[in-house]
Amino acid sequence: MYSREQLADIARATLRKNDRGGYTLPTAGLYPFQWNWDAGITALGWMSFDATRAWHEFDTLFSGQWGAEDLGGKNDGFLAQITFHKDSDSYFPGSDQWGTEALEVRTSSISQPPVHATMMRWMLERSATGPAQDLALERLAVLVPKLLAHHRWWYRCRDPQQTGLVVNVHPWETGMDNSPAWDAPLRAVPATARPYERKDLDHVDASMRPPKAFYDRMVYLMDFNRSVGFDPARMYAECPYRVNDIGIISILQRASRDLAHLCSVLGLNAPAQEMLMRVNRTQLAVQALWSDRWQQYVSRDTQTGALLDVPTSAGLLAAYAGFDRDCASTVAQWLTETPYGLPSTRMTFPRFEARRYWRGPIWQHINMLMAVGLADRGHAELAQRIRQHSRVLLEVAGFHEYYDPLTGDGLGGAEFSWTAATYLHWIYPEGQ
Ligand code: 9WN
Repeated sequence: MYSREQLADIARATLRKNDRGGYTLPTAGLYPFQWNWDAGITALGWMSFDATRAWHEFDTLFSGQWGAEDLGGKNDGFLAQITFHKDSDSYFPGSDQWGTEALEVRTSSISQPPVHATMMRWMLERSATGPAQDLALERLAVLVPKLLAHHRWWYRCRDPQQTGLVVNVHPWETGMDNSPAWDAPLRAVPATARPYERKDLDHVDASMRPPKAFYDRMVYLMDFNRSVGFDPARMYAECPYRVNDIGIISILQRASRDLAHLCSVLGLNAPAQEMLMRVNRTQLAVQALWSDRWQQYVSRDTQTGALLDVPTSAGLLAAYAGFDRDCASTVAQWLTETPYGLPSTRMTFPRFEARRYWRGPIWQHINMLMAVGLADRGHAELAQRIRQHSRVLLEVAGFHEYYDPLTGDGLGGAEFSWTAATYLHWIYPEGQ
């Protein structure tokens, strides 16, 4: 059991230890590069003690953003799931696996949930006056155009028919990789026929990681992108895996609202309106993703049109997204079912697995986003309950990648950056 001050010290030391000079590894060994949504959450942690370093996390992340000329020229604004600033052989698939060797800064060819505009807004709010505010405004003047390019990429390339609901073409894009919600759409994806060697099992026990059948399909989808020359129109039309992920949709919705706000702060009124127009379209369209059975939003397979009627924590980011139904009573119900906080998959669901990755374990950054969203919507007591669960778990178990919702055991990678960041940003400042 750690004291509050001890834990804050450990959290800061965790970020410093994972710092590679401008970008932060999620954890050394298991994830030896810069990850997209990890960078956004981790910047919040840096912000609590080193604002310059916090903003710099975004500079390094966006140094890998694709421009109008890159790799076929059709993905201007794309921001990758992984940016490979330096090589490492402790991870598969590394920088030589994606077909992106022609890039100046090599990256993977898929994206991840676009949390960044929201994280930057929160960082601006923590910089209310003086030099911190000057720094924030100076960095935002550089970063907001990059954020706009990235949001436009999502809407242009992943929703070309302007349905209001973006599509993703790889489970790794959702950041919730082996969620049981993806089991059905993954049946349409062939297993790769080529040999490859996983590295994750050198670091974490196989019982906490996805099985081989899952990796066979991840590799197939990775190679598919290269085979169509990264052409977003062909991916949208031909990829064997195409899903409206409620997690990405919710995170993009909140981020576009926050980006509109950041644009207004900088006096960029036309882009602010453009983002709000997108937000309004999604606000209506998301009603098609409501599950009567689970009383929450869920994802959809766009190839079959079928709802993926699986209760995952992604569908509880409704208050965070600002959707009409905020799912507060469903969140309250989930909280009565598991002793250590909100799992990634509801405990009563038959394919729930308490210790395996996104099939049950608690992920602290999701709980933070959910709680902040609920508090914003006036559910302060419910948000506080989620925070208390997280506080106890982190004080007892330290900063792991994820946690068993039934026993509280820390699982996956240790010394984990975004988990440490949630403590510094969300739990430590408010005390008990
Ligand atoms: C693939 C880095 C990333 C997170 C994801 C998490 C896990 C990678 C992997 O680690 O995914 O992107 O190899 O398992 O699922 O959310 O961004 O922490």
